Amino acid sequence: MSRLIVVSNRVNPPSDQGEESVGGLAMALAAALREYSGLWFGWSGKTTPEFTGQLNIQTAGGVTSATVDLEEIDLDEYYNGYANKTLWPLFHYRIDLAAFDRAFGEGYGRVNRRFAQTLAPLIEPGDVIWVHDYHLIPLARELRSLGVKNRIGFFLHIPWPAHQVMINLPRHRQLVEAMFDYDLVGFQTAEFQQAFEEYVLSEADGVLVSPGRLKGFGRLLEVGAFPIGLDAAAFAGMLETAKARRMHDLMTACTVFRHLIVGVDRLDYSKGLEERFVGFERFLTQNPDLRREVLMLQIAPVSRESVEAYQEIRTRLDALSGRINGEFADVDWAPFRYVNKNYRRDELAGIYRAARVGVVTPLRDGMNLVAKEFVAAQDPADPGVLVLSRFAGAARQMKQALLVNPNSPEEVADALKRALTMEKAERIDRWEALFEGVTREDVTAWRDNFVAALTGPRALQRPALVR
Ligand code: GDG
Repeated sequence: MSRLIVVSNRVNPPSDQGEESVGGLAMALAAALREYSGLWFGWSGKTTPEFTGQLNIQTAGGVTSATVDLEEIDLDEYYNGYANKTLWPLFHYRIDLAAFDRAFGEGYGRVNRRFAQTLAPLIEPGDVIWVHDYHLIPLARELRSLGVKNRIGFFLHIPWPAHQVMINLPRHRQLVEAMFDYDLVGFQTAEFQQAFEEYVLSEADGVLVSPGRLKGFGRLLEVGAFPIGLDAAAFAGMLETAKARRMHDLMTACTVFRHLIVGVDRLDYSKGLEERFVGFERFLTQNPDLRREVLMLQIAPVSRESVEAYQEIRTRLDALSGRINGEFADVDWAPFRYVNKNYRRDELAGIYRAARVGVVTPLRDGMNLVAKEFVAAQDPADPGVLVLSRFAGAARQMKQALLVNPNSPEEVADALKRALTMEKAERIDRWEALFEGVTREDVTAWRDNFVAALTGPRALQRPALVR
């Protein structure tokens, strides 16, 4: 393989100063590109009055990136529109929040075309292209129409919804058919892969030719589950930094005689924050004897602020966190700390380490890297307990966590109590099994498995037409 070209909506490699960028995807991709001498292509995050396709090529933090600016209308229709107001809510089962607007679909197609036109001249024979996430589903179709014959893989970081949910999308067939222009399509879990297969079987005369080999729309496609992992060793290594130690000491100092419960999430309705807050409130109500022994810290940096649903959930969370403290706080004590600030990754590591309980309760999540970060940061001699939603992709691997239904305040409250009162021996047993999994199925394993499946001997030869 000569080069790996990674394509994602945003390109944000770590800078030479080692400053950490937010987002599980960003961390995972930077790690992949350092290994293979590669190129990272995508949107610069900036807008321009008129799209020119002019590339900005830079090398930083060991990663070469090529970015393009987009027009304001592209942002509205493609990024805020089709990606974040249509596909994101739909794929997270929030049909009530999904906007179906023809202009969004057109913007989505236009930006994918523009990406393809700008990227195609950079592609050399032998390059392998790895496209990421729901923003860029039709990219392979656009590249193929420009004559690109290289191997192209696609990885979906978010859930693939059940067939009955998927068919709410106008022109869903067109979107799924475009996926057959990839050589390999990867999902986070076997469950999402199955849901995709079921769609193809019922909507596109599909046939499962053999495990992982799917026929549909008269074409053949490789599919597989590739659960994303953490840069586990690097993350655990961060605990040794001065920033992590300081944050750990700070959190330990402000929870003397108390246990810290921590949640860290982008402020997003899929992360189950409202339900979690209500679950914590229920815990406080039901356990007057434990009340003064806990502090719950929720870190939730704001995201996608220009999308209304995100403004609304932010308002509701402000009210709910105020209500919980109003109800339970005393002159010298408050049970809940809710912050919208963004912290450095090493600081987060220190915070996780200081916590007795990590609470990760999304309503739906492709994987959820916070669950893995919490485990990676624990003290082996006195580890904390992970409370994890059954509906996170991570629940498939992390069976020794306390698994809960995030929609049930009772289950969340009971799990918090169980985690806080769990004997050390059980905490250690559970953590050891979780840590072994997080270390074994790390980001390197994820990347190598995907790239091997895309380039290996089992890979299909183009053209993959079967009639
Ligand atoms: C998508 C899928 C899938 C959060 N607050 C801060 C901060 N974070 C970091 C966390 C973690 C990342 O953001 C979030 O990753 P998640 O996996 O939890 O979720 P999404 O952002 O929704 O990512 C998801 C993922 O892609 C990868 O495939 O797991 O299911 O939705 O790393 O630590 N980072 C810093 N400061 C913060 O305040 N530095």
